[in-house]
Amino acid sequence: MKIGLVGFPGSGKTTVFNALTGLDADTGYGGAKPGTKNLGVVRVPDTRVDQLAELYSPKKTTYAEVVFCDIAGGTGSRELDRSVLNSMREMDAICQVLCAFDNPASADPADPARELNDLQTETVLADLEIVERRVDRLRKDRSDPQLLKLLERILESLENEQPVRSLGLDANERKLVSGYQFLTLKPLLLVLNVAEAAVAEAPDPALITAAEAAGSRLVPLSAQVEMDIAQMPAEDRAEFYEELGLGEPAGHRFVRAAFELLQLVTMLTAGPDECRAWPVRAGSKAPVAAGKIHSDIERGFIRAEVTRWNDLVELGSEAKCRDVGKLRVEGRDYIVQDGDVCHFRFNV
Ligand SMILES: Nc1nc2c(ncn2[C@@H]2O[C@H](COP(=O)(O)OP(=O)(O)O)[C@@H](O)[C@H]2O)c(=O)[nH]1
Ligand SMILES: [Mg+2]
Repeated sequence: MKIGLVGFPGSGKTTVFNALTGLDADTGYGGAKPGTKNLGVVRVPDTRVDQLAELYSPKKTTYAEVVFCDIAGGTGSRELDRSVLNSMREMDAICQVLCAFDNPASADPADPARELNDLQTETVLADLEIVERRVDRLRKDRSDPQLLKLLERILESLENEQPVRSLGLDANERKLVSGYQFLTLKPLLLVLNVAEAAVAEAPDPALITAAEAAGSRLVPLSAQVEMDIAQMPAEDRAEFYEELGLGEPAGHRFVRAAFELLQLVTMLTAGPDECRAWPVRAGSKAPVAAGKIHSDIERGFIRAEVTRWNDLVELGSEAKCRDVGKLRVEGRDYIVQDGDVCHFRFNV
């Protein structure tokens, strides 16, 4: 899963990036060259994987991973570079960093609602350009009436300045337009970068409403504080979180919000070779989820043997789970649930 961090210059993208990854990319108001990208991989903390690994002592323990891409580039305080919009198309989800702390390099007070609105306008226009061209062509050559009808709906929404996301397209419709990589269809997460003193305050209700209207969620955090802590030696961090009353690293909250937004659930596999978390789309049937592990397992799928992670940890083995009826045998229509430990039987 690749999440692009975007926003206007000085909103704190690189600071958020460092906070989430623990890396040390350059921050400051110097203005990174447009298109400059910082890449960082973060493993998704998951106590279920930890407990399964404790049970099996596997050769390998693998967590789910999120790749963060900090995309620099604003041509002014209200506009993004073309290269930024193009980079955004390659992402699975977009995270906009909204500046809500008073920036000493800027005369204007922080205005996160305006930043949200400005980025929405730009992405709506970028999508509109694509749809207009495509609709024109389809109207002329009449080659695909079904697609035309869908694109006309999308066109209307964009003309009303509504993101494609707000149309609530079903899986089939999403598939039809997946090739266009609409920016306003990508899941959007909003980081509200607040001043250190405001971490505990509830965000402005109007901004929460605006985030919901954009089909998004707001994650408030103080990037500077989180970055400073993330860059400390691991053994010192917990103490600072406690001292500051932060509870847990912002990264944990952020990743949970991202999973929810992307509608991902975690399937687990466990054994002496490897204990591992696999992010799968919510609603995936067993063979599709199995295909994440290997396409052969999807192709030759016979059945899934499923235990709940906590039953397995409690009872200590699949055999014991089977004895007390806590191991289920599921077929190809089974929808994998968050926290299922799956063992697939297949034949190729
Ligand atoms: N006081 C304060 N300063 C911050 C915060 N987040 C970022 N900054 C500062 O704002 C400046 C711009 O941040 P940066 O991450 O480089 O912004 P970018 O242009 O969006 O990548 C840097 O000097 C940061 O130290 C914050 O939460 N509080
Ligand atoms: Mg930066």
